[in-house]
Amino acid sequence: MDCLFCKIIAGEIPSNKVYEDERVLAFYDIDPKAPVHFLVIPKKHIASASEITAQNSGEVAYIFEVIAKLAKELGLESGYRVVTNVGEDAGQTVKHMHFHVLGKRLLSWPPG
Ligand code: IU
Repeated sequence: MDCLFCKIIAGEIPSNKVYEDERVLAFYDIDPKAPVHFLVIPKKHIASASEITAQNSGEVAYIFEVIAKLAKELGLESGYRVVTNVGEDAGQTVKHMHFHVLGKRLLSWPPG
């Protein structure tokens, strides 16, 4: 499959890993938008959050469990943001669902 994040999961493209288990991979974003900025992706290929169904929604629930754990480990107790861009208008560039986790700076609202 011609998917950059599937290649990162397979180890064909390097990444700076934060966490990995049999279901998810978390790695630091190569172009960070905050002092802490990592991505959490399911190992199962899901193109975007618009592809979530009753069959695969467990991956999302599990990703949020992992995010809560990693946020504590990385000292993000004063707050952080979880973002998933869906489709062109939102600026999704990689068509493998990913959750950005941003922290260690004040984050404005609404996002651009
Ligand atoms: P987006 O929501 O699809 O725009 O986010 C894709 C992110 O993946 C973006 O922030 C990139 O910097 C990041 N990224 C990465 O961390 N490592 C890579 O090898 C590639 C993209 I390609």
